[in-house]
Amino acid sequence: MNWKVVLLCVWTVYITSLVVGLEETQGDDECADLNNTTWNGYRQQRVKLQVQYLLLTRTNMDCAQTFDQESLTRQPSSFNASRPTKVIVHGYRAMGSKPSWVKELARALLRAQDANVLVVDWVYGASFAYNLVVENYKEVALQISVLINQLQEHGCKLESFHFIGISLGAHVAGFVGTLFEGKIGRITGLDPAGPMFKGADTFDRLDPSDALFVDAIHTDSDYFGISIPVGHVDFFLNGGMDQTGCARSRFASILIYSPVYGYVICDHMRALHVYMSALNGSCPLRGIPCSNYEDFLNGQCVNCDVFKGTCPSIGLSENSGIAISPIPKEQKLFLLTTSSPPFCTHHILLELEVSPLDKSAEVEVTLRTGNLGTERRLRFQTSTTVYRTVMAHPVVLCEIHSIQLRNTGSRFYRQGDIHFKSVCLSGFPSVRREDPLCVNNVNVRRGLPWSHDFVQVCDSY
Ligand SMILES: *[C@@H]1O[C@H](CO)[C@@H](O)[C@H](O)[C@H]1NC(C)=O
Ligand SMILES: *[C@@H]1O[C@H](CO)[C@@H](O)[C@H](O)[C@H]1NC(C)=O
Ligand SMILES: *[C@@H]1O[C@H](CO)[C@@H](O)[C@H](O)[C@H]1NC(C)=O
Ligand SMILES: CC(=O)N[C@H]1CO[C@H](CO)[C@@H](O)[C@@H]1O
Repeated sequence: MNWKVVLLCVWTVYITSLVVGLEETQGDDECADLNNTTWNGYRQQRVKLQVQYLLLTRTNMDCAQTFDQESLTRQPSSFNASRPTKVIVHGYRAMGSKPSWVKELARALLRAQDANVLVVDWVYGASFAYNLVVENYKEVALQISVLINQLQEHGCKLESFHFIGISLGAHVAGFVGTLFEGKIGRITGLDPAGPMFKGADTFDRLDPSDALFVDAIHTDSDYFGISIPVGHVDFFLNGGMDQTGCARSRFASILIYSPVYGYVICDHMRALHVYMSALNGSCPLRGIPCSNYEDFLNGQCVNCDVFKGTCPSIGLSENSGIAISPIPKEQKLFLLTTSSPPFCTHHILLELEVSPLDKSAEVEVTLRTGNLGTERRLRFQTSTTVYRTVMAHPVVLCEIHSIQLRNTGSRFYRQGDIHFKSVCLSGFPSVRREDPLCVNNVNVRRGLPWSHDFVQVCDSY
């Protein structure tokens, strides 16, 4: 093979790739996408918000159409006014990039419900300087309300709209709700934005008066998210601040403009991923009402009696599954999750009664099922004898194989033996009354772990 042949081959491959590339681009062009912007593009065109809408339905789940009022009259559209409409509103875009999760959320919604999914693309207005973006959000809401008015003229009912707002998008949705005097069907806020909103008037932020039903998931309320309840029900995952599997770095604020941006907002984006997982319906994510996380972890809240026994769940079920009326407002709900889909875990209440101690002591508790283990370190004071704590275990109570207690205080000083009158485990919230698993008269000696194997089978019904 001489060099001319090589060149010809290279040339052919090059031309072929161009043609193939062209065809692919043409294919993509038929499907609409969110826009993105760069710092330069943004500086040149800052005056306009350039809001556009994308429509996805079960007939075009993978190929969005651009949508506006004309779409309804001009040509056959997959929009169906007799179906419910889900409106996705993204939040702040620090780098001007388009949100990557929109299609996955739309698909999860469409798998769960035959609906129109409208995506509000306001990437231009949502990018770069956060304070300017906050100035834009009401204008975006105003533009959305114009579209909603037009859709109403085509037969859509206000209560058939369900807004799903992520971060700042939750407050955009809230302001649309304000403009319709709370008559919109539902707003779901996924870690509603905190900075510049926590102290805001309810007029300016998402609150329960914005829709017939408002639910919110909180996952980063100490940083990008809001720490106060903003809905009828507010799910605080793992206390609402730090999520399992996310780095706990206080460097977050410094790194926000760096390439690890995606990593840094791990806590904040967890609300979205848990919500998508709940839409998939693989396992229930139920919240337990409690006044604060500390009380929840201390086993003070283990039932849903205020909801007549049915715990509200994350997802699409009507009013989060709440059957009582009137629906309470700003009800804080707590649940623990794992670090990856489907995020569900089982809440186990551990109750210990310790014999009076001379000095404070420390014990490590481990629950085991096969090679799955859950640990918790507990400190016992001389003044208290009954302790309750909540643990998250990957399986239900009846599948726990063993419990181990280890006397760990001796690392600091000579900690003597600890005697427990009883060690009990129970699962909650329980659908039916179950007896707790108890072991009585337990002596945990220094340097010698105590363990107990449970011999049990799960009722099958
Ligand atoms: C987004 O930006 C990238 C890189 O600047 C560009 O290649 C792409 O075409 C843009 N997409 C849209 C939808 O504007
Ligand atoms: C619109 O949706 C309704 C309710 O799901 C259905 O009965 C009807 O056939 C749909 N219309 C079209 C044109 O698909
Ligand atoms: C939901 O289910 C789909 C299809 O089974 C899967 O591709 C997707 O990863 C799931 N998403 C989550 C968040 O569990
Ligand atoms: C406002 C704006 O730039 N809109 C553009 C968004 O991207 C689509 C292609 O996906 C263009 O057609 C729009 O002009």
